[in-house]
Amino acid sequence: MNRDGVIVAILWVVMTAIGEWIALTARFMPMVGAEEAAVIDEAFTLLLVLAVPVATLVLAFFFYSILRFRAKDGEETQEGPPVRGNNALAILWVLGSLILAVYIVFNPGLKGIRELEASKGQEELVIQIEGVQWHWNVSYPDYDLSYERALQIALPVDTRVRFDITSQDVLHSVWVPAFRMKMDAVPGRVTTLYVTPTEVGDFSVDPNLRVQCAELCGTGHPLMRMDVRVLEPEEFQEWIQEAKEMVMGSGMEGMDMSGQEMSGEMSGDMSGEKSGESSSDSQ
Ligand SMILES: [Cu+2]
Repeated sequence: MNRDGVIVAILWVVMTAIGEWIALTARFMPMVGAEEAAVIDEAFTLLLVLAVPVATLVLAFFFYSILRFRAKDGEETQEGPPVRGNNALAILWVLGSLILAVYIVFNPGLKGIRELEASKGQEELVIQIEGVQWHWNVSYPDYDLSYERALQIALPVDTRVRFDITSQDVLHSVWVPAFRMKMDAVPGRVTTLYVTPTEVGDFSVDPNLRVQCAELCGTGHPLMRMDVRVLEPEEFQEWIQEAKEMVMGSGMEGMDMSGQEMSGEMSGDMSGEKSGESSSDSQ
């Protein structure tokens, strides 16, 4: 290895050490609100750790080359000597990339999917969410509770929850940043999403505890937001009772269960053509 090669190798090692330190210590992600979020974050960190040496190798060559081999002032530029093939290097590069690519198929790929699906079929609570331009309708079939134009949902902490998600009109997407989980709401289909929340909290504590539509669905798209309240089981039962009383009693006025004021502005004229054959039969 010539002198330039040695310098690039040293540069690579130093940049990799710094990069790995940042990858392992920096907090890139928002609050971890669910078991699934921990799985996703672990996958993110692993991919980052694997990507750092590849990126620093390219960057080390790149920066060293443009500094070391740049033309001096007044020097006439000319073509460099031709670079001939280097079989050993090519084989090393292809083999290294192949091993990396195959490895990430298994970890975090298949391993992560298996972890995310661990609670499949073992749900302790079902929540139905229906997207409509531009709001959410929510039902808790186990508790005989339904409300439209929802501004909040509640989940009991440490409980496996299955969301049954659908749409009345166009594609929407149910996304809770604190849970790292997202699922499309598709007209005519029910898609499912499993989440086990692990942290008590709500939108006022951390804005990542919210359902946010993540599929551009029209002018009201950014308004499709609901607060997510993760409660202790007893508090959750109280919340359910209160919600039922509100829904049955005062027609959901003046409380933040439902967003009459939002819907008044947004859905009055603009969502005139709601599809007649709604796909919400599952409710
Ligand atoms: Cu949307």
